[in-house]
Parts: sequence; C-alpha cells; structure tokens
Amino acid sequence: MVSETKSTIMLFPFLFLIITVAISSKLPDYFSLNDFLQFDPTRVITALIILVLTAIVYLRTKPSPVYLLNFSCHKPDDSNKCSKQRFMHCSDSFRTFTEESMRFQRKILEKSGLGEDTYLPEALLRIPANPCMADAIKEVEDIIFGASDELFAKINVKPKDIGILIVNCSLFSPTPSLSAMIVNRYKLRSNIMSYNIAGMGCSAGVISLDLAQNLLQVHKNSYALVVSVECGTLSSYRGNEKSMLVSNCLFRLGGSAILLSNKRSDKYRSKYELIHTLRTHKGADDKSFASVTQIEDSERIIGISLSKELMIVAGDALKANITTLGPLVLPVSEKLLFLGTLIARKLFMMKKLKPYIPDFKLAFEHFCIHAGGKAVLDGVQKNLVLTEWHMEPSRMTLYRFGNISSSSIWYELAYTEAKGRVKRGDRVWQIGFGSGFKCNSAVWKALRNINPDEEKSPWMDEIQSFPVDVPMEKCT
Ligand SMILES: *[C@@H]1O[C@H](CO)[C@@H](O)[C@H](O)[C@H]1NC(C)=O
Ligand SMILES: *[C@@H]1O[C@H](CO)[C@@H](O)[C@H](O)[C@H]1NC(C)=O
Ligand SMILES: *[C@@H]1O[C@H](CO)[C@@H](O)[C@H](O)[C@H]1NC(C)=O
Ligand SMILES: CC(=O)N[C@H]1CO[C@H](CO)[C@@H](O)[C@@H]1O
Repeated sequence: MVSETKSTIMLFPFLFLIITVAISSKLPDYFSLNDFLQFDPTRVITALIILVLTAIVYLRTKPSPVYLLNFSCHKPDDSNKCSKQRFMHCSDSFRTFTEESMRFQRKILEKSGLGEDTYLPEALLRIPANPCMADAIKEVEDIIFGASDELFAKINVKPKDIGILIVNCSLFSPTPSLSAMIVNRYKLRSNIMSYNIAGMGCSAGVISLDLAQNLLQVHKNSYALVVSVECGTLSSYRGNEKSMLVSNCLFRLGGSAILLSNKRSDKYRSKYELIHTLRTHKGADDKSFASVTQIEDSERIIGISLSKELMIVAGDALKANITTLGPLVLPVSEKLLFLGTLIARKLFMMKKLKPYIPDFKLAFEHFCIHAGGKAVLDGVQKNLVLTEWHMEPSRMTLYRFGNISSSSIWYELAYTEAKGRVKRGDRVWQIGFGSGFKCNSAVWKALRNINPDEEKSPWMDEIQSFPVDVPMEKCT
C-alpha cells in the first residue's frame, strides 16, 4: 500500500517539471547558446517557484515509512507452566465438569498440537481455582510490564518520547484502561494519543499495527508503542457445552510489545520496515459473524463458543484477502500464470483446469501464522501450499506457548530470528485470524541480518532443542 502510493507520488515532480518547461519555453530555444546566455528572469523565477512548490507538495504528501525498532515477547515464570496432566488436574478441581466433558477436554488436548510446557495464569492453576478481578489485573500487569520493560531495555528511546500508545486485549477491559496502566507505570507524556482496543479477538494484533501505521502517517516524527496481551483469567469456562470448551483448552498466557517509528533517521537502527497491512472483515456474513462468540450456555455460564464452521469461515477470509495481497507482492511470472489460468477457465470453458494457486513462497521468505490451534495451521498450510520448514515457527510456537491470541505472530517472528533465518531484504508475512470474522495481514521487510546470539527472546535458552516432532500425545 505504502510503496504503491509512493511510486505514484514520485511521478508528480517530473510531471510538474515537464509542464513547467513546456509552458515557459519553446523547447528548441533552450538549446541555442544565444538564448542560454540571455536569461529571461521571469521565466527562470517562474520555473524556480514551481519547482519549490512541487518539492513542498511532494514532501508533504509523501507517506512516512514505518520502521519496527525492536520488539519483545513475554516469557512467563516457570511456576506458571502447565502440562496437560496439570491442566486436567485443575479442570477436575473445578468439580463442575461432567465425566463426558472431561473426556472431551482430554481429546482436545491430545489433538491440539500443544506441548507440555505452555503457561497458564496463576489464578487458574490454583486449587481450588477461584479467579477474581485482582488476579486478572495482576496477570495483565505481569505480561504488559514484563514485555514493555524488556522492550525499553532493548531500545534507546525514552518513554517520554512516545507519542502513540495502542494496547490491545480482547477479553479483559478494566477501568482505568490497560493503556492508562501503561501511561502511569512509565510516566508517559500528557498529550499521548492512547487507544485501548478490546473485543476484537486474535487478529487484533494486526489491527493495532494498521491503526499505528495510519496514525504515523498523520503525526510526523513519532514513536508508537503497541502492546498486545490476552487475559483469560476471568473468561475461563466451567460449563459443559462442547463448543465452548475448545478455546478454553487451548488458551494460554503470553503477550508482546513492539515499538514503531516514522523517523527516517531511525532506518539505520531498525529491524524491519512495514510494507503492507491488509484487513478483511467478513462480519457482514452471518455465518462468519457467529463463528466465534462470547455467550452464556443453558446454565448461564459465560464462555467463548466456536462454531463448527470456523475452519471454513477462516479459509474464506484468507482466500478473500490473498486475492488482494497477491497482486501487491507476487513476482510477475506468478501473476501471469494466475491470469493465464483464469482466462483459460473463463474464456475457453476449461472447467477441469484447477484455479492456479500462486506460490507465495516466491513473495515471502518467512510466514508467521496466528497459532490458534492445529486445525488453523493445517488449513493455512494446505491453502498456501507451504512446506514444513515454513510452518515450523508457527507450529513450534503453538507447541511451546499454546494459543496466546494475537501476540503469537511475534513469538513466531522471534523464533525465526532465533533460528538465524532472517537476512537483510527478507520479507515476512504475518497473518492473524479472529472473531468477526477477520483475517488481517502485515508484510515486513528485514533491514538487516539478524544475529541470533544478540537477540533476547523467549526462545534464546532453548532454541537448540527445536524443532520437535509434535505427535498426537495420549494424556492422562
Ligand atoms: C485462542 O484464544 C482466544 C482467546 O482466548 C480465543 O478467542 C480463540 O477462540 C482461541 N482460538 C482457538 C482456535 O481456540
Ligand atoms: C491485540 O490483542 C489481540 C488479542 O489478545 C492479539 O491477538 C493481537 O495480536 C493484539 N494486537 C497487537 C497489535 O498486538
Ligand atoms: C534489538 O534488541 C536486541 C537485544 O535483545 C539487540 O541486541 C539488538 O541490537 C536490537 N536490535 C536493533 C536493531 O536495535
Ligand atoms: C476480498 C477482500 O475482502 N479483500 C480485502 C483484503 O484486505 C484489503 C486491505 O484491507 C481490502 O482492501 C480487501 O477488500
């Protein structure tokens, strides 16, 4: 989006120049020495004024670049580790689940693709569990401040320099808001533009990026802090409705913080440049709208219900958006192949010819797909024809950290970096899915080679032990 407008706007100065020359002279005159020696002052001044004006217009309308200075992902304390066995033990202690729901939860965990080291909030691990508001606040504080502290330690930017703050947490929105908690903790400036995005589900990460990008186009020379966290403490479900038990089993603790800048001088010390953000909202379709909802079951217990159509809806949303993204990022050869097949199918009625699925591996080196669950990852892999190597960051994030909602795409990027895969010029595609139903993408370009030994990330101490095979485990 940014680069496209940029190239159109780049044409303006040239256009103006040509018009200027054309108006102010008969072209051949310029080349006669005689004329060249006798300046016509009015002509020169007009040309100069127009040039200056174009330069001003150009600089004013030129879109600002958006750089990612650094980011951090929170790694919870070891005491929050929750093996499948511990999870079942905690579920059991609620004493509200029937024998059948216990069996169902066990089955979900076995098929989930989650490992034995994911993290749950302390309040949910306590026996007997009795989560309250104070627990939820403590949980988000731990994550938000943990991630932000680490981020501020990584970058050379004072909290006072931050002009835009976006916090995104889908399920928990206390008063004063989470963004106010951050302003208070880091003593941010009083004219800060703060936004608290709630209820937008797992793709909110990309939504906040998109919002940040738009704000950075308007407010020059700013830093934007984007914090993404999910707090499930108060939304854990204790009823026996199967469609509501699924997300309960997969949700885990995690959060991330990223710092964006639109100062051109920051390019040399940034990691990535934001190339595109794309948002697709399928909420106008009732099936999509109802695919992920927070409702009460027949016994008035609140939980998040996932519909059976979720995977179909997700596939549709993805397809819709890659049709838009494709032309922006794919190399010419792939576009031609796609067009050729389309024409053959439509014009020559070659119905048997399958629609050509463009090879996105030619447009991106790395993929970070929202790790909502194993089914989501399998679906995307099939749709985009990706190899296991490309899926590795997403699968390992699901295995190690579980469904950590919107921040998962940052854990995946951190994994890619920790494996030493990111080289200067590489392109990264982050895909988020979430209730609504929304599918959002962000495309980044790496500005430098990333040395895994220098990066502090949740993976740094254990990256050698990945990738692991993710078998369908029996759980007791
Ligand atoms: C992942 O967790 C989020 C937040 O709890 C939830 O809304 C979403 O439905 C979960 N995704 C899946 C596939 O369970
Ligand atoms: C906002 O929160 C959601 C839900 O926790 C998360 O999926 C998303 O990534 C967050 N957005 C950003 C920009 O961090
Ligand atoms: C990001 O932070 C890490 C510390 O974890 C640091 O080594 C690295 O140089 C930072 N990257 C940039 C581009 O500043
Ligand atoms: C088909 C569809 O909904 N595509 C959307 C994908 O995202 C872009 C960017 O926001 C939209 O412009 C497209 O309409």
